[in-house]
Amino acid sequence: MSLTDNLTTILVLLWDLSLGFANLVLPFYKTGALVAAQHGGHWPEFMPPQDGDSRSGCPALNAMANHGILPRDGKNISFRELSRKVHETYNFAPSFCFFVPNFAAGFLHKSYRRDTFDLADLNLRSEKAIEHDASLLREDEHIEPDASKISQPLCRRLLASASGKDSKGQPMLTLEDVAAALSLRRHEALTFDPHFSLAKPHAFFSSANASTLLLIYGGNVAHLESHLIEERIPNGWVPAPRERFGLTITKFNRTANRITKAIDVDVAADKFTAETAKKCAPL
Ligand code: HEM
Ligand SMILES: *[C@@H]1O[C@H](CO)[C@@H](O)[C@H](O)[C@H]1NC(C)=O
Ligand SMILES: *[C@@H]1O[C@H](CO)[C@@H](O)[C@H](O)[C@H]1NC(C)=O
Ligand SMILES: *[C@@H]1O[C@H](CO)[C@@H](O)[C@H](O)[C@H]1NC(C)=O
Ligand SMILES: CC(=O)N[C@H]1CO[C@H](CO)[C@@H](O)[C@@H]1O
Repeated sequence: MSLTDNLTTILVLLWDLSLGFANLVLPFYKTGALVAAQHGGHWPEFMPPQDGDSRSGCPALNAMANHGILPRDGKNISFRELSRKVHETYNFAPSFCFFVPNFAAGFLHKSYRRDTFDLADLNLRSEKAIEHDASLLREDEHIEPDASKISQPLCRRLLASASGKDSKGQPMLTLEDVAAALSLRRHEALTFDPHFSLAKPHAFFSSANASTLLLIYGGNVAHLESHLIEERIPNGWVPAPRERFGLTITKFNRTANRITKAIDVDVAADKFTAETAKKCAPL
């Protein structure tokens, strides 16, 4: 199944293109975070998850629950609520914010319009779903079956590999760093995980997810540490996209494709270069 063999998908992509066009002609927001703006510039209070709360492999959604933007227990979330709130929090375009939850409703065999889900439902492992191996921030299933468990060593290694500096001279993750880290993860999985699999759509999602580190989080290492390791939105942080209708799928896809091109491990042929290994310290 290709991502574009579907009428819904085609309509969403047309919608996305028109949002992208509107973004070009409309003035930018001063801040892309509507939630922070609504709360006088502050994010709602952070509370770490309690026993029994539902969490996913997605740091962005978990953080929303930790701040009470989504229900704090991570349960009984309607897909439509998810779409609206992801837009308000991270300023992804409404087209993306519909497409992904609608896709999730599809693989969970639920109705996008009527049904609800728990965050942990997203951890479903199947060819049709989205959870996969060789994630940047989670151990593979054979090491840690619970995909909501953050791997501190993996997160710290990724952040330690940052080779860029932002405009204030702060350490910043670059596209090359992200591609190198993904290469290393795939190489490790190929070497150490007898059950490793990364189907084509998963390889695409993996690059797509990784590009949010740059395009939404902004690449700043101190901010990422809070977002990824504590799943906490840092004080004063606002998402990087300031376009009126947010980050479109089309724009996002360009960066995801650049990352995919820069990943120098061919999963089929296991072509891993020493050059990549040097860029990331061993665990
Ligand atoms: C719109 C609804 C969204 C859904 C349903 C969703 C779902 C997921 C899932 C299931 C994973 C785990 C994939 C894996 O196995 O590694 C994941 C990972 C991730 N997501 Fe999301 N996500 C959404 C929105 C976002 C947003 C808005 C951001 C950024 C602000 C984001 C950033 C990430 C990152 C950085 C990862 C980690 C990738 C890795 O460990 O390699 N996601 N997402
Ligand atoms: C889930 O939320 C809906 C409202 O969105 C509510 O009517 C329903 O009772 C809730 N179900 C549970 C199990 O809490
Ligand atoms: C295909 O369309 C249905 C709605 O008709 C949607 O639920 C499903 O997620 C779509 N598939 C993809 C890959 O977008
Ligand atoms: C995203 O990029 C892929 C190539 O990896 C392409 O097949 C797909 O059509 C693109 N989608 C959009 C919305 O640009
Ligand atoms: C923001 C983003 O691209 N999230 C994606 C993370 O990966 C899952 C699949 O693993 C996708 O469904 C999300 O859209």
